[in-house]
Amino acid sequence: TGARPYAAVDLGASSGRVMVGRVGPDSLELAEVHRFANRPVRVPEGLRWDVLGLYAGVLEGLRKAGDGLASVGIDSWAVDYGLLDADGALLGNPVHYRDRRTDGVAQKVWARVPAGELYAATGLQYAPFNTLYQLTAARSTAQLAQARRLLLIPDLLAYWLTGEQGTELTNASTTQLLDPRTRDWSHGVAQRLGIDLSLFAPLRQPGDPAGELRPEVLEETGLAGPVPVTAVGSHDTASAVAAVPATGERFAYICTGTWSLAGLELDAPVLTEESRAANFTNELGLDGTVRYLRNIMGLWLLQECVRTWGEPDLGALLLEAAKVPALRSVVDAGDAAFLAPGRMPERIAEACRVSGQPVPASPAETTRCILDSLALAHRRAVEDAQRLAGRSVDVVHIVGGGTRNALLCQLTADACGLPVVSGPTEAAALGNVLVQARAHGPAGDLAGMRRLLTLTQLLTRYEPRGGTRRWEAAWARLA
Ligand code: LFR
Repeated sequence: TGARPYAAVDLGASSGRVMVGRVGPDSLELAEVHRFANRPVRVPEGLRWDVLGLYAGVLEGLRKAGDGLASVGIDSWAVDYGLLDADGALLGNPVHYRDRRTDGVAQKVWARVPAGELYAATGLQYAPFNTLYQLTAARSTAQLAQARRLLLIPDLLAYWLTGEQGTELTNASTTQLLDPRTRDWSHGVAQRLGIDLSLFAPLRQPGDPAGELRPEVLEETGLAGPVPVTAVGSHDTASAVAAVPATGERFAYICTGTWSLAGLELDAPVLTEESRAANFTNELGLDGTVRYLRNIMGLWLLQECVRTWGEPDLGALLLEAAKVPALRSVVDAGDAAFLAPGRMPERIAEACRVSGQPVPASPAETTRCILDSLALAHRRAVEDAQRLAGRSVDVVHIVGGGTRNALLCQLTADACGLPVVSGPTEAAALGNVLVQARAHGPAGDLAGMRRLLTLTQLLTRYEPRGGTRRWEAAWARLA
């Protein structure tokens, strides 16, 4: 098309990638230029991100992306952050959201701000790793005492690239320190919990300029300047939801990968007590939207098992799993008990035993149990979201890494009793690119972006098979 390319940096829990996207009036192309592992490291003080390794991967990716970039955007997982001292230097390695430091911290927080009040003020589902709980866990550490600035992961990398600091809104909404109605900080909550909001750099919106690559970065990457950096929906889930190829309003989405994030796009948060009890979150999306969704453990359950089994061939394992009878045993894939790494096959077997179901006896059976359980959790989330938000849907869109897993897509269609449209796989990177393209050219509103996706992306449709009664019955076993 001749249009100038955009670089999208998309960091996931197990790998990072730099993609180059080109956007034309009727075209959207994406190519991966660099992929690198993201390996959390366990040190005596706990589980940490190797953020310098990630930054090195970003630089290498930008070098491979080459000259002529119209802009660079960064998205990653949510909630985690780096702390800077008064000189602007990083204080230690960012703590991984699966680190155990937040065990039991929520109870301390709720003693000061009851859980009901916290939900009414922030709209966030309880997850032990929300930034608010992490900061409470860190309260009396030497590191926090030294800190003068807190930058969420994508903002930290943007700071290293540009020298400029900001707090991007969609990711800020996962800290549990933001009010989803005003889309601004919740000063009341922060004050009552003794959290210093001046640690955060000023909020910026997706599409806002975020500086230019520093001269040293240009030199290191061999790029010719100037290269602007643009704030995108820096929470990967915000970028992925922006890239759901929906054609109307009656859709649910499931962003799949390490996590499954399943829910609806709304124009106002749902802050009812019922919604809190159902553990739904109100994260902020593009253009005033709310991502009303539930966090489900996702393919993490399978990834951890596969790691324990010594990385057998996944394709073969899924073929075997497809032959195992359906819904023999299921676990609650929304249960935070599965959050920490390690011994996953045993933990799943234990959950089956405790609920009086057959214990999976082979990797194929465990895999089937996980996929059935995920499809069931998808069903519960899609059903609950519609009921709680008073909206109904005709289709479920699956985007992200799970689109490669045809069995999971089909089981999700079966469980929901709705057609599933799967794709694109690289939704987060596409959403990242589209927000940049819109900031730098006429890529249009959210509906326009989605139209472009439906025109250009390869999508697969799965029709539901059988009734949904047996899925309800399976859920009843867990209640
Ligand atoms: C998905 C994700 C989820 C968030 C989890 C932890 O990659 O961003 O939305 O809840 O990671 O940050």
